[in-house]
Amino acid sequence: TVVQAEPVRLTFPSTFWWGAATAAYQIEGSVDADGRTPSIWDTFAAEPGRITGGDTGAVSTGHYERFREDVKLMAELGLSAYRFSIAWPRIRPAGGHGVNAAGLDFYDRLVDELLAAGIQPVATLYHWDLPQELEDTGGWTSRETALRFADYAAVMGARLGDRVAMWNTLNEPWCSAFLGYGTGGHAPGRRGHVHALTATHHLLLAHGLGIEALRASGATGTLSVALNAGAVRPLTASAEDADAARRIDGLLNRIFFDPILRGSYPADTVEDTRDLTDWGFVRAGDLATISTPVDAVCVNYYQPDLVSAAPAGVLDHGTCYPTAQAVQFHPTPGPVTHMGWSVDPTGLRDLLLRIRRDYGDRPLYVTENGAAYDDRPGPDGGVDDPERIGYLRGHLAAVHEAILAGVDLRGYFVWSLLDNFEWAFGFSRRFGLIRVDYATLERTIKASGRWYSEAITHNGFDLP
Ligand code: PNW
Repeated sequence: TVVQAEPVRLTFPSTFWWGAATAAYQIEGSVDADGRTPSIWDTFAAEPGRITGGDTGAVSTGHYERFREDVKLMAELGLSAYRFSIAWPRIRPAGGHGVNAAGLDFYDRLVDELLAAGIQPVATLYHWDLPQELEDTGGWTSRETALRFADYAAVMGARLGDRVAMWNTLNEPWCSAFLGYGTGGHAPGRRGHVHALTATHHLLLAHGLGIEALRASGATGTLSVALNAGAVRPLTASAEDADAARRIDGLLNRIFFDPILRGSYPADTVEDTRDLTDWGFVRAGDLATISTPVDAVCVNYYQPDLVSAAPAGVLDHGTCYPTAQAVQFHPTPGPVTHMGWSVDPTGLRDLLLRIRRDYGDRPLYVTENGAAYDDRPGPDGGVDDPERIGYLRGHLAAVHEAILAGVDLRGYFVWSLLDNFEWAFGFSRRFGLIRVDYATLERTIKASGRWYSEAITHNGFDLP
């Protein structure tokens, strides 16, 4: 007799959110429309040599003008939720006094359009596009910026708080601090480990003040923050490699999770960085503000990190991590995406289990996961991207495993809905479920978008 293996069907909880995510500067374009002021990314992208191909977000996918078409595409995919970010420079008028009503109106229309299509709006207040005027007074190295963020959060909570289903105060503050102010690879392009640590604290303070402001505004949605957490793994079982992993875990994960969820900075990380700074930027009361309760924890996951102790004499690997001269990063064996990032869904499962183990049983969301791959023309004018289907299937299976293990995981958002401006890589990397032709701004749902849509329809999928 021939035994035919049955395909394994993974089914998700009936209330599970199947989402997709974007960010304002990456998709909107229309950077001069309706009173928007420049952000640090407009400034940075205009500087020669910063962005691959000299690309900028000035036009990008043209979403600001095409948002109705994009919401129709989301409905066609069947998304239960859509995560977008609000451009602070559209809300804060030049000079900073009052509110720019035309900018507010855009997000009001977007939220209503989503709700009319039956899609839950998930809004991120800060996805890296700081108003340039605030950078000019110190940006995230200045404590004032956190106070201005609280004002902005209050405005948004008052305007959209009755309709937004979930809020993220910040997206990936690690990137803002360590790439924006540490390596200078992201806007505003400042370099220095102390800047990065100072910015980290002020971003965390902004998060806490932002949660308080949203709460006070009467916003009804789930209040949260999106952290780009990772599974940090030691290369070998040696004590030296374990210590390298501990350091990087401190500077990537615990430096954010601990203050927000436990009200303290990790003592070992503070100690690791003592020779750089005395952490004098932390004032009395700050940690109480930062740890004001959140309703859920959101994580963005792309790949695990594999680290070892650096061999003696190897000094600087050009990493973003203060004290990382003692650490070496290694490629994880196996396939990589067009970003060069390794494809390893076990990292996502381990991360979700670890958050529950170390920070308690809380509602969790994966607010970004996805991959850059080139696509190619498929049959009947379609777009083929089989690698992305494999990536999504593998990572959704990891999410499913975490749910079976008891993690209260309530939703998953693909990065990204559309191909878009991939920061320092410009338009040279494509993450979308939907292809954007940058010459015509025409959109085409890719094979991965069709696959995701099927999974949404069945609330699950078969493993091959
Ligand atoms: C995230 N890293 O960025 C962002 O939230 C998105 O805006 C972005 O498009 C997406 O992931 C893909 O890059 C990251 O160097 C950028 O570790 C860089 C890193 C991580 C996340």
